[in-house]
Amino acid sequence: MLDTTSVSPRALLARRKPGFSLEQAFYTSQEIFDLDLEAIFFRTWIYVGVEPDVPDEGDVMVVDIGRASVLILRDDDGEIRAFHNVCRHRGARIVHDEKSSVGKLVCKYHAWTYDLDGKLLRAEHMGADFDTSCHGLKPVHLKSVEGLLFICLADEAPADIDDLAEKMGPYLKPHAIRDTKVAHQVDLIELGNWKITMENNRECYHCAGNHPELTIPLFEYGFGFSPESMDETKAKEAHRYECMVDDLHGEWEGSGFPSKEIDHLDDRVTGFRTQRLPIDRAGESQTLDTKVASTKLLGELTEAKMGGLSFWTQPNSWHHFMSDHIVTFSVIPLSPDRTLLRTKWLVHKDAVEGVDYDLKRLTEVWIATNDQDGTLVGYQHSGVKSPAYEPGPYSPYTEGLVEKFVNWYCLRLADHLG
Ligand code: 3BY
Ligand code: FES
Ligand code: FE
Repeated sequence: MLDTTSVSPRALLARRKPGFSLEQAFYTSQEIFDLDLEAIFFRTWIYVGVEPDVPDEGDVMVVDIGRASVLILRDDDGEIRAFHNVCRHRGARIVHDEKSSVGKLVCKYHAWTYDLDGKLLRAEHMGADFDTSCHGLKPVHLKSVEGLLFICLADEAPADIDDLAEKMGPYLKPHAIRDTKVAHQVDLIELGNWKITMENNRECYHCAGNHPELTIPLFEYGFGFSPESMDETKAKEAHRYECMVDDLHGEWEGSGFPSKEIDHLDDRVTGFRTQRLPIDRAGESQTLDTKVASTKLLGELTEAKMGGLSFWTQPNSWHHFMSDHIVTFSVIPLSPDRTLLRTKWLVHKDAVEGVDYDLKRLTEVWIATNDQDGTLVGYQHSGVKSPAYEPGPYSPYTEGLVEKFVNWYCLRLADHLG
């Protein structure tokens, strides 16, 4: 067994064995958890929510990442802004609820009052010489990619988010995220390290055995497979699936819906991947009967069978865009062994619950899938804590994207440590 308790993060990184899960300390140590926040969550672009989280002027959302708390709000001109949720008087947290609507931002402590553009408007008893203009809220970098909100807590944010936005724009645009509403949100606390949550998301090796609901809309040949698991019949089916994907990509792209894979998961700071894949059976949406959950299709879409456009980002998100709804996931580390998975279901902003969509039908596949994944994350974390744990091999056929996530993570950490 490798000793990981007394070894420095730098030495642990240097001896990482490619193709294997990480050593124990990466998942369990408080020191590495703190380093993950510094090196990754306070430096790279973090996906936190969508423009429809703050649909109207004065709407505010609070997102906590480690010891940082961030306000995301829509100002009086309709612009979305992000600020540190820290009063410039003596530092009190200003907004406490996850979602609220305000006229101004008023600190409860001594009533310092800020405009929605962050300017300090009022601070009583500070004297005639007090300069309010030096005490505005501290801004946080914010980037909206077609309505998906990313923040960066670093002084200087990685510039390659612009390349992500440029490449992803045409894929996302038809799904008109800005014209949706959040129909439902579930915050699930998984009992595992955030990297275990992310590793779980980056493979479907576990899907056939664990996700009876999700495997209804997904084609099994999309999960990855090894050549030796194929007999002649299966090989033919797999080939047919590949041809179908190629044909559909041609068809979709021909109609103005970019669909082909882009993979930048491990070769840049703002790593991402996307691809549109067909949906099995009725072919419309990630629901139990694979038909649309909402009859009001998104944006200008008129065709229900648009497959599912998936979008994955490093370090903390994934998203599925269908013709009728969007499911979007944000991962926030809470402690070495606790992780928040925040899932939102978006439908057309004019869709009416009970008329155009039924909430249970809309959410049941991913509520079940998340619960199953949460359980698996807990299983892995509890085994990884054991003295018997040692890094295990990733399947080259089904866990290639897990390896990419871990490589990206190791690169970011090594870069931070210099
Ligand atoms: O949702 C995802 O991105 C991955 C792939 C399929 C299962 N899994 C949760
Ligand atoms: Fe906010 Fe005093 S700490 S007004
Ligand atoms: Fe899963």
